[in-house]
Order: sequence, then structure tokens, then C-alpha cells
Amino acid sequence: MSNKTTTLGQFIIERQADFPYAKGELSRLLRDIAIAAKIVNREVNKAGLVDILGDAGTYNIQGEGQKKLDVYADEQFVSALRSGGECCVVASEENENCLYIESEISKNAKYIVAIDPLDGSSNIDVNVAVGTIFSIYRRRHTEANTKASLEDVLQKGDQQVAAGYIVYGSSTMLVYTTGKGVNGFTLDPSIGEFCLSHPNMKMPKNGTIYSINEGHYIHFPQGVKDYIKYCQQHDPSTNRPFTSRYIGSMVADIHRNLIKGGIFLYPSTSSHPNGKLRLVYECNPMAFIIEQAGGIATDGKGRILDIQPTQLHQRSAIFIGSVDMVNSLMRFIDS
Ligand code: P6P
Repeated sequence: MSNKTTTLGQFIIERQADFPYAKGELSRLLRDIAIAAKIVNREVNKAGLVDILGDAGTYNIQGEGQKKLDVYADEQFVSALRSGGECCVVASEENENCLYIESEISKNAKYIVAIDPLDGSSNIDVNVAVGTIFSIYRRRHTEANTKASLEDVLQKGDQQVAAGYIVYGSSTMLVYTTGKGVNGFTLDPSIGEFCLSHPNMKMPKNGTIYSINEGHYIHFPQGVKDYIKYCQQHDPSTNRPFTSRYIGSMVADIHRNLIKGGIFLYPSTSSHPNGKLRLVYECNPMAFIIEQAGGIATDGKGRILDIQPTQLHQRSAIFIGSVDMVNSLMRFIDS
């Protein structure tokens, strides 16, 4: 195996050739996100040693108590995007409204970023993996001095030009796609660089891991209940019973399934009749990545990436993972 180290920056420049008309803006935008990710990683790793744990005493648009690290992460990504000059709108889970960046260097920028700055933050205080999820669109109207609007953000997931996540776990990885496959980079703290560690990631076509919060079981749709029972039945010919693994951090659960094979399910529940996870900055980016790696992502009725968003923080049910496992689930949902 070659011991050549390819940093994220080198990789992005090498791959820029895949986009003949690229002038480097997307490359620089990905660079800006990676810089913020390294800063957030530093604080996530210090959590417990400095006063960054616990509640911020504020609430986000979802009415969820914000953790200090939630707010810190949001500030870091917004700051990096604002100063990078390649992004004109930031839509964040932590902010009710979009942030329009109208500085001279950014107001004509052609990219939109939707982001969940720190997903799974309830796990921070107990030292369990958390993540950042981002989605990048090209603005719809790029004529000079045309103001960006919410319409530029509420695009279908199949319009994404790039998507990725950072998982702050036993190591810190950045995984992203620009529509030509999925590549994973592991942060080497000794040089402060994300280095290519998982080239051309492919999700196994089948798997034996199912990830769902079974605490909501009695409220699941019947087809989902029937699928869970199917996973638990004894049938060596289909490697059942499957293994139940649930971290409670979407990025960590889906990252594990991307590598090992598996299915992640967040159906509608009584407390979240439209599902809990947010379409624009959680479901769409993860769906783009998983489809690019050879998996499937559906809301139980249709492809996640085909949903036309109508509200910035709207939620969606999501069933995402290995082709054979998602298709097996759909047979129960459709029966
Ligand atoms: P529950 C974390 O709060 C999150 O948004 C996702 O990262 C995770 O998959 C889900 O919610 C967990 O929700 O209801 O199982 O605690």
C-alpha cells in the first residue's frame, strides 16, 4: 500500500480537474469547512476540561436546549464561512432564520451552505461521538447583485453540489461527496491535517446491523414494527437475528453502517409525527452521501433527495442504508 499521505487540500485540488469549469470556489468552500471542523474538534476533545460542557441556557428554533458546544460550533462554522467569501447564505439548525452574508466579498458568492453544526449534542456530556453535517447548493440566480433568498436554500436534495459530515469519535473523520463518489479523511493531529484514509467508500449492499430507538416502538408504523420483529427472528440462512446498534448520534450511526453495512431508521413517532430528523441539513446531506456510496435513503414513501422542502427546519422520517436492507424494510412498509 502506498505510504503517500494525501491531505484533504491536495485531494480537493487534484479532484478539481473533475469540474472543468471550476474556478476553485467550491474547493475553497470545502477548505473553509475543514478549518472550522479542526477548531470544533479541538474543543470537543477538551470537553470536560474546560467550561464548554453543559447547557448554554438558550434554546434553538426546535425549542431544544442548546449545549455550549452547539453554540460554539455554530459560531465557528459561520465565522469560517463568513470570512471565506465563497458562501452567501448559511442555514443552520441553531438559527431560526437563514444568515445572509452580504459583505462585499460574499454577497455575490454562488454557494449556499446548510449545516447542523453539532449533531447528537446530547451525547457530548457523556463522551459519546457527535458530528457535524453540511450540505452545499449553488444559488439559483447568480446574476450580479441579485440578493440570495430562502428559495435558494429550499432546493431539493438532488440539487446538492456537495455534502459531508465530520464525526468526532475515537478519531475525527471528514467524509464528503461532490457527486463523484465518497471519500473519507482522518484528522492527523500531529500535522493538523485531514488525510485520505478511506478512498472511494462503498456501502455494503447488505448488512446485519439495524439502528433504531426501540424506546419509541409502540408508536412506530406497523410496517416498521413488523420489520423490527423480522430483524430479531432466528434464521441463519439470512444471518438473523441481526445486531441492534444505536448510538443516538445520527452521524455516528450512519458512519458505522456506511463502513459495515446496515440500516438506520427514524420513523414518525407520537412525539414526532413527521419524523424527528431535519430534511434540509440532516436527511438530505446524509442521503446524498449514502446514495453516492451505493446505498438508499427514503422517507418510506419516496426518495429523500426528491422531496421539495417547504420550510427550513422541516422534519422527515428517514430509512437509510444498505440496498438490500432498505428494500427488505420497504416490503414490510408496503405490505
Ligand atoms: P432519539 C440527536 O439529537 C439526533 O438529532 C440525531 O443525531 C439522532 O440520530 C437522533 O436525534 C436521536 O433521537 O429520539 O433516539 O434520542
